[in-house]
Amino acid sequence: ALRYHQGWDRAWASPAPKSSYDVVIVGAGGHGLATAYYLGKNYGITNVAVIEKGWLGGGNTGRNTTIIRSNYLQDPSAAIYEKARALYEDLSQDLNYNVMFSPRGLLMLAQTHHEVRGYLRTVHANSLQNVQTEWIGPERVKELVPIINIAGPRYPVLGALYQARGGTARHDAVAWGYARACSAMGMDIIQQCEVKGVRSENGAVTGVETTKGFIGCKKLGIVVAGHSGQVADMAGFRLPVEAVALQALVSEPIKPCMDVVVMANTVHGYMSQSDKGEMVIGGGTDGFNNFTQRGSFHHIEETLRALVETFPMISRLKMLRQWGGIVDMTGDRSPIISKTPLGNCFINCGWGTGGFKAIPGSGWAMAELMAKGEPGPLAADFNLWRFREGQFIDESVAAGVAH
Ligand code: FAD
Ligand code: PYC
Repeated sequence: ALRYHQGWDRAWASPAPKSSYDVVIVGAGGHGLATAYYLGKNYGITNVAVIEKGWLGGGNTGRNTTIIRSNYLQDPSAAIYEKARALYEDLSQDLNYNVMFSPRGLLMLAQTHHEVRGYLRTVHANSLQNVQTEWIGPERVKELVPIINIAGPRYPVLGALYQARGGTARHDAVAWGYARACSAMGMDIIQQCEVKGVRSENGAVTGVETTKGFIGCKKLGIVVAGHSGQVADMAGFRLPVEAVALQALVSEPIKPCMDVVVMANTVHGYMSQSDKGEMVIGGGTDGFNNFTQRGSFHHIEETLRALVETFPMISRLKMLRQWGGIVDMTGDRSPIISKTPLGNCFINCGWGTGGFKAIPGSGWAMAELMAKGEPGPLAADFNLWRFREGQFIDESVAAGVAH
């Protein structure tokens, strides 16, 4: 049937780079593309290139498990993750591209008394932050997730932190939707073009050395997730981030059996069901620094062992495929959206295991920072200098993924 599918318009152009731009963004993941989009949409800045060493969305944006939520603890986090979640609500209409946002509901299970206390605290904090979450008891959990075993014996389900408008979206579509909108505004998305060096003079960036030659710019945004340390090194400064692989896997497709997202953070596992019927499953990060975008057998075993008491049915599933992405972890598990020691160079990184949900809010905040040269209220607390000053935004619990 596909032989009739000919003559489709390209969704985005594939130009050769110009000699210079007002803004160059390194990294065509969700965060880089969203930054470009809001630079154009909110500030009218369209002489922009987004430079990508592989294919757009081929980094963590295309490798994540698509969970969207804003149930964080600290005020700066609640603000930016809720901004992002709210933007997701209308993103398909805004981009005229179906990103399949599915606010199906998200549960973080409490399986120890310690977790009960922690999640009650989060619910109270969220109510002060205008983030809609609630505490639900085990019977309500069972109603929402009929396949769950709430009885234990090792980790009975004592309740859950529930965000009814949390959920999922189609990860590729988020990247593709932003890319198409950027291209339509006249921006250049340059794929298969690796940044190899950053040129600067008198404390300011003049451009980037790439595999397609030198590209000059007036402002540079570094938005490369797991490779942030390397690109910052090219620009001559260090970042407090480390790179580790985070893996995930999907099962064979089965009939619809779970229409919410469930995270079980005590045992280190989470699961949702994709539109194709696959159970999408993930666990903790690899326990060592590495740059491999691959899965490993021990990880399947560890993650399924963790989840099988709570979801006995997964013991009967065949696993279909697994993969990994390189995530950039900061010490307080919060991102960096910041000025850098170079006057016209800005960094957006450190989203670690949890940045898919943040893409629209992060792009919004990074565009404001790059357009004005100063952070707005969403980005201000996420500056690079908080690590020197000790002003951490500790989200190690809300991150929800074991590190
Ligand atoms: P990326 O999408 O990785 O984009 C960065 C881009 O920069 C890449 O395309 C890369 O090729 C490019 N690049 C790097 N170096 C260079 C260079 N020198 N020159 C040019 N280009 C370069 N988050 C959630 O919110 N919910 C989840 O459920 C979730 N699950 C996850 C599951 C897994 C298995 C993984 C790996 C991550 C998960 N995350 C999740 C985290 C989320 O995927 C990331 O935080 C987010 O996608 C980061 O987006 P990004 O645009 O910053 O990075
Ligand atoms: O940040 O919600 C999250 C998440 C879930 C799985 C990986 N990251």
